[in-house]
Amino acid sequence: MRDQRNPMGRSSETFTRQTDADDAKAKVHFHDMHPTPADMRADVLGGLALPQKRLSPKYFYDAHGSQLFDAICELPEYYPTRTEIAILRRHGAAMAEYLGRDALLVELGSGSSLKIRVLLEALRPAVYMPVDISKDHLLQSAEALAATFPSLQVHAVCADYSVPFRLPVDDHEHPCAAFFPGSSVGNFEPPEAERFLRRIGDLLGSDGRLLVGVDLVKEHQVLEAAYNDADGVTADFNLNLLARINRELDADFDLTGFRHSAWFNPELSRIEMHLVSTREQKVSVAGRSFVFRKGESMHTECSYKYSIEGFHRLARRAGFEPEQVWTDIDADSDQAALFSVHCLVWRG
Ligand code: AVI
Repeated sequence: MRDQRNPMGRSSETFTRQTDADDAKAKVHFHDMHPTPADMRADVLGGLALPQKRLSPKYFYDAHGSQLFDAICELPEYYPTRTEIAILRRHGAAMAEYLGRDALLVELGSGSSLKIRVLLEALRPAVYMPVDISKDHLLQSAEALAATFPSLQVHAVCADYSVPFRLPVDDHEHPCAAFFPGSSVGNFEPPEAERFLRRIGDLLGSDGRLLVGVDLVKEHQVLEAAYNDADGVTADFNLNLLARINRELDADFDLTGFRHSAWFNPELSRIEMHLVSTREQKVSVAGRSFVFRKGESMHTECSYKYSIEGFHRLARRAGFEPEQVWTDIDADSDQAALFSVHCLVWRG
């Protein structure tokens, strides 16, 4: 396996960190692709100038927002996380048969690398390559994982997976596979999701496998409860976006003047999250002034929900062939499944 310096023409930096953990030497190779910081000012000002005001969900995840998201994943109403983990636990061995052992396994948006821990025993990859934009968090999680699995080669990559990037190592020894859990694919608009999947396919190369978690369309009450929890954690997560804009863009949003709102849009098969102005008001952001009518909303997130067939159509349009799907119900059950995990193979 060779290091590929300067992929995509960007400067990259590679180093190896060795730590003592549980008497074992845990080694992490770290590749910093120096992802370009998002232009939050331009994105926010552009979004607030639209007739339907919009804020990008990518700005949810500052330090406090990431903590709130972790808390959401533990909520009784938010079924996706625990349901996906149960599917990975139950079907990990079968997933390993499809993905193949001894692979170079790339995880996109690895965060705390919690879900991959469920699969590592079964998958036994030769190399685990977590990819995340948040450098410190990535390094900490990769080191913790390497300490638990000292024989695993860990190559952590600091990159923004939502824009084109290349794997920083040239590996022709191992088959390439990717893991994209959490139904984060649902946060893309479908044409964007198709372009994203195509890029992942190109990254994997011919016959590369993608294991992807996808939330399923279901009873509206169940979906809406997941985004309107009784403790108001999702509301805090949504409103934290305004606190972040106040802090980082010298804005004066009054957080008590906006309320969280989330509902299922059946025509578009998506949960929409909004922040609704509770009164007529004027807000200043980075020196610009924006007027809100009473009841006017800012659209902050879409979370698309697919049927299994609908997701397969999307995957095929992107150049993948669906090979297998696992859900939280048995094949002969007459209950509706909540969540699905798909193994797709890249056919380009
Ligand atoms: C990260 N993503 C898959 C979550 C979702 O369900 O769309 C983000 C989220 N938004 C509100 N709750 C959770």
